[in-house]
Amino acid sequence: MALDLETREQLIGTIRRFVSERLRPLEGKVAEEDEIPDEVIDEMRQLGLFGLSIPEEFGGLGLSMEDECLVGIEFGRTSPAFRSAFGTNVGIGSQGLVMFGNEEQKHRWLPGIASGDIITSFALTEPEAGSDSAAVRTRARRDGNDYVLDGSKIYITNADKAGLFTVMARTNPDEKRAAGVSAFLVPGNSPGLSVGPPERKMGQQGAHICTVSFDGVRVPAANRLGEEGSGFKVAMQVLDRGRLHLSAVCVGVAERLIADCVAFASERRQFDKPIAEFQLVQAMIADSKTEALAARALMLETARKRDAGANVTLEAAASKLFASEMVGKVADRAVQIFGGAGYVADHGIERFYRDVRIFRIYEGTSQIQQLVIARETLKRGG
Ligand code: COS
Repeated sequence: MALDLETREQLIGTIRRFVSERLRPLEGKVAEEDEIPDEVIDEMRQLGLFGLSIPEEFGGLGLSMEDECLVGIEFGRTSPAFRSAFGTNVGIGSQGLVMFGNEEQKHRWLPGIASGDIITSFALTEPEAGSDSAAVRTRARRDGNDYVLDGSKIYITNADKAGLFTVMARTNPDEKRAAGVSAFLVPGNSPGLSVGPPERKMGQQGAHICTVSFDGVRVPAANRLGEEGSGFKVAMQVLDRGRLHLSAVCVGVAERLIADCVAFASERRQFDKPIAEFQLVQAMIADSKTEALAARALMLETARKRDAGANVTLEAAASKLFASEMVGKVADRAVQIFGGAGYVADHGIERFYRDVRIFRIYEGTSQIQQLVIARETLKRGG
């Protein structure tokens, strides 16, 4: 249910203060150390951030998609790694369970996910199943009341901290595509499950991605999410939702960068005046502002449609495509406006430039979004 306006303003105000007073001063340190301090994670727990999207009956805030997106925008105003700390609990790591879990599974796991005591991960991607998610090879073989999982997953966000994984694995080896895939809830401490070290990557230091290996991991059949063979659809619906959340973060980052550009351009003087007075600089600010406004409008409109019960596969893909491409352009212009200062590390602009690159890749590349948009448009007849 959507929050009333007053409660929404209070929530957003609290988060805005937390982001600007607590997180922004830590951006450089977190990037350098590739770790978010434990006390900050605890403060996020106290603020209820891990349970934003978890229904209230399980201890979460039960936000509507629109309200969750408004929170996502606020978290875009700082290094996106901070959002990632609770992002899997709010999105891809929990939503399979929220949308498709049975009552017993929900009661068992959701309260710990909402409080942030259990960190969740979404284990779909494999070396041979990135954009082609239906090609999952990780095997789940039925053995009595259990399934036995063998295989490996790559680039799994928050895997090194995860207490619970949603794992997509092939239950039917004769069915090579989507219909042979099932979803499982797999505890992080299951014997045979191992997590590799965090990858060294281009940006978003402080947010970890790791390889996860399954070597004869026994999972009770009661941990299967939904019917056998429904795992791909679980994953796709989780991603439809995740794509909207990410769009909101892209909008927030763009808004942060535009504000930084305005502040810098108003101070930085060349030819005896602030560079903000030059029309070619203004053109860059105008383009960034226009595109950020358009992305915000598309994302919020789609979130409201989803809250009203509409299928937003097409719109969520369009929103992710537009917002992630938009923030790439905004970050590029920010480097240009800052000039040399944008290229050196001190101002953090080059860090955002690197951080935003992944938005065009994870939870579906821009090319996959185009494919989804085209398919859905053709299906709808326009
Ligand atoms: N919601 C519900 N069902 C969906 C769906 C969605 N968004 N998308 C597909 N399905 C269903 C289809 O309707 C189809 O069902 P039926 O067999 O009953 O008709 C089934 O799932 C298979 O779909 P499809 O044939 O379209 O699968 P494809 O292999 O062609 O793949 C794409 C579709 C490419 C769109 C999909 O693999 C994808 O989104 N890939 C990117 C995944 C991704 O984002 N990876 C990032 C890693 S996760 S961080």
